[in-house]
Amino acid sequence: MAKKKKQKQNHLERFENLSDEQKMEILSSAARLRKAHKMKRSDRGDWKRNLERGRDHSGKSASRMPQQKSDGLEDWTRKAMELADSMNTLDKVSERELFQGVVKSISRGGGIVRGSHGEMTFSLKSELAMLQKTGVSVGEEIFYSMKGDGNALVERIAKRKSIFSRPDPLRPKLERVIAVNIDYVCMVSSLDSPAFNPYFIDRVLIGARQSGADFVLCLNKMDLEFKDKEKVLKELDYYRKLGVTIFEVSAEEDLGIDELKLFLKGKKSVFVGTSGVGKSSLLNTISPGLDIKTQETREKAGGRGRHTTVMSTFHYLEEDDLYIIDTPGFREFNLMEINKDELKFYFPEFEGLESCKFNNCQHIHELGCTVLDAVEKDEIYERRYDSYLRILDTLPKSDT
Ligand SMILES: Nc1nc2c(ncn2[C@@H]2O[C@H](COP(=O)(O)OP(=O)(O)OP(=O)(O)O)[C@@H](O)[C@H]2O)c(=O)[nH]1
Ligand SMILES: [Mg+2]
Ligand SMILES: [Zn+2]
Repeated sequence: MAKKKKQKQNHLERFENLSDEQKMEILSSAARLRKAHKMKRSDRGDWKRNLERGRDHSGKSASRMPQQKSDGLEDWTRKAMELADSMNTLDKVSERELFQGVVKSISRGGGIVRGSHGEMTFSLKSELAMLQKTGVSVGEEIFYSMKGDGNALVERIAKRKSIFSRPDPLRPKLERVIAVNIDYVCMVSSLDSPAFNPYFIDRVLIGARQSGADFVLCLNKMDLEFKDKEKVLKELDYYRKLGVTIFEVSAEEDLGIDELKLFLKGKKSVFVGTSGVGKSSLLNTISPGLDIKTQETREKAGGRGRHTTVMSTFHYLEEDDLYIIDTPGFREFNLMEINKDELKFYFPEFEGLESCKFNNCQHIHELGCTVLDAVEKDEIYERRYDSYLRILDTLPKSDT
């Protein structure tokens, strides 16, 4: 009897000494045991009768079923610990201390993680490695253990707060994650060279809405003299009316950078946009110590090709309280998990005009369509409506 009491005490003490991760492992194992027990119990013919009488299948009073005991541990938790002991996994888990980190960059089979031990290369636990393409992304919050060689082994991925992704350009059903756990998708466009492309912005705007992060537009190269400048600024005004946050900056002449820094402070952001708009240049101006390779420095060094940044990298600018992911430019941005009937909901200017004659109206050429009316009366900007039609053309039909 005394021995049993001691064992109980032992269970509790050991449970309390486990890390949060290990506790979760034990508790979920306990939940599985409880569930398996319930299923077994419901197989018995007289379970219902017994239950009505307040007794369990064995005829014992139901109150004697595993319950919260005076020592604070449920029987199932104790059972789960004993099971882990018998399989020798609890000690293994206890030995293996897990640390938290954030993925800074990805390379084949692993990448670089930033954690309590500073920056180090990581590899993935075999189960995770199988999913690597979309399984671990830049910005990922992970749990790792230290390997004998001083590198990290990523054992678990934390729940993501946001996921910014696009379909693979060649295999559209395959999701390519660009960054996770970000607060802002900061789209960088240039006033000119490469040309300002509002159709491209409209797609990324929708992708950002789907991601769970907020969208910010950063118009770079404002120092350039450009004959269509007014036209571009008019487009920006329209986006402002839609509630989009916009910064007009010049990385080259350090214009508007302080405002941008202030806005991004304390948040995690990903810089995205076409190649050559100045994403890396902006980062260099934000934090000159970074010295990231840009098109200019590459050309001076005799380099060729279209893209300068080839790999997404998370830059931790702790002194400025800025956390920014620089990405390689992309040429196109298509949308995933959205069909023809859903697209209209991503155009806020259509809101309030949804009382079309047919409520499944796609606003193309239907009679009595209030959106078409509003375009005609210039209440909806025609260029945006055109963008809607262009995107609609690329989307699958609704499943219903
Ligand atoms: N005039 C002007 N040129 C700029 C400005 N910002 C960047 N550039 C130039 O634009 C070119 C492209 O800049 P990058 O920073 O390499 O562009 P990126 O968006 O990082 O390109 P990728 O890495 O290929 O995606 C370089 O030659 C920069 O010098 C700016 O504010 N004004
Ligand atoms: Mg770059
Ligand atoms: Zn309509």
